[in-house]
Amino acid sequence: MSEKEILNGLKEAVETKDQEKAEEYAEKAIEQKIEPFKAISEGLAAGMNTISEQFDKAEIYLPQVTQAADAMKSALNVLKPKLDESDKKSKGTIIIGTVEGDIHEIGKNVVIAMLEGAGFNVIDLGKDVTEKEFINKAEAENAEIIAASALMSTTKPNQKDIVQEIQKRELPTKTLFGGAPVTEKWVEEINGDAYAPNAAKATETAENLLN
Ligand code: B12
Repeated sequence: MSEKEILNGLKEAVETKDQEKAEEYAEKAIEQKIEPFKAISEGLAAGMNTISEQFDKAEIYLPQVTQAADAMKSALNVLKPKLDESDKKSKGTIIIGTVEGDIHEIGKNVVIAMLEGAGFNVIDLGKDVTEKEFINKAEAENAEIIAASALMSTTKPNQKDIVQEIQKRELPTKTLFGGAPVTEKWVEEINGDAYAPNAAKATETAENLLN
């Protein structure tokens, strides 16, 4: 089977919400030595983009989105050990989570997979994380970066709270923000350190933040 067919299979597995197929094609990707990075971004994430568009157009509803997300998660679980192998030494510690009041975590999980693949030590606090939880953990772990995802316009302001809390405590921790409603302009406005529109760029941006 060609690389193109496998990437397409991963994309289709998410689009058709087929958990078994997602795992099967993730295994195939590993067998064929396809870069886990590529399998995630050009396969799984591409499928999830289709799902987002269908949801936005009200062609599908929340239960279908959750099923697609589950298919993606299963495939990520298969691919993740391979990502871990690719670079063992840590480039730095990143505390990541979805902001308070927000339970969207698919995009964040893609970002985590990519950051880990690039060699960062990533500590995932999950979803609905308060600014205090982010910052307490960053202090305890001496983390270089706090990365926070927000998927709703109503929860985006919680990224600002993180910046303010860091300033208040005078910590050297840098901030990296993302999520669908987040923009470069917004991050400048709230005095965040960096914005990235997607998981691939998140890796590059995190590397730049540390240099
Ligand atoms: C999946 C989904 C859900 C799932 C989440 C499942 C899960 N486990 O995560 C479920 C069904 C639970 C859900 C629930 C809700 N949802 Co919803 N959901 C979505 C949907 C369809 C897709 C999001 C997604 O996963 N996309 C795929 C991933 C791969 O993309 P992504 O998240 O954008 O992530 C990429 C980038 O943004 C970036 N990125 C993301 N995070 C980060 C972080 C950092 C640090 C960086 C650098 C980059 C980065 O990189 C990622 C990969 O490239 C969006 C529609 C959309 N267009 O976004 C609505 C959407 C986000 N949901 C919405 C709403 C309103 C809700 C609900 C309130 C619905 C309800 N009435 O119950 C609840 C929220 C409850 C809550 N308190 O959070 C709205 C938000 C509107 C707004 N702008 O405020 C949206 C936009 C739909 C819409 N058009 O109305 N949802």
